[in-house]
Formats: sequence, structure tokens, C-alpha cells
Amino acid sequence: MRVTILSLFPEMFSGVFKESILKRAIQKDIIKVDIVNFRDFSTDKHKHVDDYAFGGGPGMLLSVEPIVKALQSIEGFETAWKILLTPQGTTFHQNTAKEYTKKDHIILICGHYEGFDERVRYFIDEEVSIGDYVLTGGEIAAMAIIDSVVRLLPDALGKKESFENDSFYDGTLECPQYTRPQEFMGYTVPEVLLSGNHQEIEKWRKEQALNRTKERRPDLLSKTDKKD
Ligand code: 6GU
Repeated sequence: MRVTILSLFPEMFSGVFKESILKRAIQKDIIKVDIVNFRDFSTDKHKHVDDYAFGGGPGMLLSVEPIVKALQSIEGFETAWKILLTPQGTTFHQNTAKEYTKKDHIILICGHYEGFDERVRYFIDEEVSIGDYVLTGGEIAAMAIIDSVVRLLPDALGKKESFENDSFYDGTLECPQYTRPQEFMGYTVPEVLLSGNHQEIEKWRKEQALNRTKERRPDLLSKTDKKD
């Protein structure tokens, strides 16, 4: 899968792609990441990418031209899935991540400042937000999206990791989990997990996941048929 990021702050990504699962996914050619700084496509001699809003008002808007020129510089941009990151987009969910795993090439456009010239929206496929709060820019949203998509790609996770038990994977939160020691400062591990009875363990895990979801995120259950 190809991932191209349009950003004015490419350095912000240097950490996430150098560690853990994303690093390995790049090394194993599961993803190919390119970062394009759309400041390089400014036609202004001072390399400005933003300007005052027509009609007045505080703050600056990102201009349409550098962004569209940067898009057009990307090989295969016509058929790539172009995502504009803004708090006004539709909310990104686990299902959105699953959908993106089917794409050959996604382009993530990270804004900054007060927003985009509205006409940027003629050149994209989808507008996405990662939740109801405001970030300074789209970069952190892009990292969250890339991370959640890449871990679902075949072979991105090693044998020891898996996503089948992840929260949200089947519409519920994860069940409680324990590792050694069996007792820590008086806190013990539920007996059933030590019983060796795999059927009972499976039943307990399902119940716990469901109870936890009912308690903490009943909204998730109304989206699935897992109520009973
Ligand atoms: Cl995608 N961008 C910004 N700037 N803020 C956000 C967001 C995106 N998603 C939630 N808040």
C-alpha cells in the first residue's frame, strides 16, 4: 500500500516511522510512505502557502494552489484516495480503517492555521476527522489513521501481536487480561483463567467484553447485534 502525506511539517513524522510496527511495515515493503511538503509548490517568492480570507476576519487560510499542485506532482494521484484532514470531516472509526486497507494508495492532506480555501474540496475524495476536538494541524490525525490502517494489513503484525482481540474489532471493547505474576499486592487473577478449561475461558472472555462494553460504551452495542 502506498501512503502519501501532504504536510508543511514533515519532521513531525520522523519519530512514528522509525519505531515499532510502522518501521517494520516500511522495512517489509508492506507500506511505502512519501511525504510531500506543499510549501515547495508555493508560487510566491516568500514561499507563502496561506493568505487572508476574502470578506475579512482573523486568521489565515491555506491557499488552494500549492495544495493542488502538490497533489498533481504525486504519481498516480488521479486514482489515489485523497483524504482531507479537518475537524469538519466525518468521524474516523475502526471500520474506516478497514475500508482503507482495501486501497492501493491513500493521500492524506494535513492542514494548519484557520482552515483551507473551500475550493480544495473539489480535489479530494473524502473529508475526515479523528474526533470532536480541535488539533493544531492534521499531522497527528494522519499518524493515528496510518497506524490504525497499517496494523490491519496482512503481515504487519508479528505472530505475538494480533488484531482479532482488539477493542472495536468485533464491535466490543477488549476483555480484561492478565499476565504473571498470579498475585500482585493482594490482587489476584480470576480463577477461570487458570483453570485450563478453554471453553469456560472463552465464555468468560465474551461475557466480560460484553459487560465492559455495556458499562463503558453502550453506544457501540446499539451499532451491532451483540446486545443479548
Ligand atoms: Cl483531522 N484535524 C484537526 N486540525 N483537528 C482535528 C482533526 C483533524 N480531527 C479531530 N480534530
